[in-house]
Amino acid sequence: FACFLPLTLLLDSISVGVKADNPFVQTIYTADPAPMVYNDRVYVFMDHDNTGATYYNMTDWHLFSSADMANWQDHGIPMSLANFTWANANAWAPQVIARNGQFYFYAPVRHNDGSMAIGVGVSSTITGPYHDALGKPLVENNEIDPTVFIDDNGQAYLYWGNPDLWYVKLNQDMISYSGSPTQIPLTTAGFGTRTGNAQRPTTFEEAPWVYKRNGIYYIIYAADCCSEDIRYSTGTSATGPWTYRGVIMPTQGSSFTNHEGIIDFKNNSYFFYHNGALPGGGGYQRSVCVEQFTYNADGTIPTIEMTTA
Ligand code: FUB
Repeated sequence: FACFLPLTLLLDSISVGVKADNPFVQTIYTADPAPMVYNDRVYVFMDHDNTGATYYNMTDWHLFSSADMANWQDHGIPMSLANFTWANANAWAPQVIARNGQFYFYAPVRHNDGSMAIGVGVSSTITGPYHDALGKPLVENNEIDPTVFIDDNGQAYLYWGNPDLWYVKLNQDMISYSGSPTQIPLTTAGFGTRTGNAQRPTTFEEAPWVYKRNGIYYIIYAADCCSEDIRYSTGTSATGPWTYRGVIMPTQGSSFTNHEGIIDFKNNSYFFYHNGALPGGGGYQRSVCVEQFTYNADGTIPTIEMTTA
């Protein structure tokens, strides 16, 4: 993943699934990658940044998949802003999870009332098309950046947040929840002391990504805005308590945001993120990338350098 090929070399080949290197999507600007492993393939859902945009006014999500992390198949648009009829802008960071023989697509969009809200789409196939499961938001009150996780006991959780960090316990149907949203305490022991923009008490900014590996719960997030880096904390349960572990990916490149996703696939570990490395790229024309990495023996995550050119 050391370099990227010229855009023109790939325009003719992407539809038949030829690509390697970073950014691994070079035909459009993309951001906020959300990988998932299904049937021996990696599927990566992502936002679609518009050429020339000066804000995150995206209108659809895209999907690419690979069986070997080198050749990527373009699955087009599995879900659009237009499918959420109660929303009118800002198709932002999604995540998809499988359950009940269905696939559930969580994403923040701008509600017609002007605030951000999290909707949920559903499809019987991973590639979609997804349709709005509820006809209304699942989570409201200006919330963004959902991440979804199912624990070993079958309890599903939806987390989200900027500036605060929240979770709810999802019901088995994955489109409703029990109880009220719970705020995760942003302590410096849990999320580190901010050194950049100091208007917030901890390094947590946005883009949570929660998973469990070898008995350790991980929450990875964009931190210490602006520009963002990627940091993480570990916990002893899906709801904490959380212990701050430090920086994974330092601030680099021309995008002042970053947004991560982590998977294990065919005995390797992969860290997905975005930068502004395509020609014409920057804060609103971002590109998804991936780096292979190896966990330390104690489960901690090493520093991972971005591919910036
Ligand atoms: O892509 C729009 C927003 O930028 C996301 O919701 C944040 O995580 C940041 O990447």
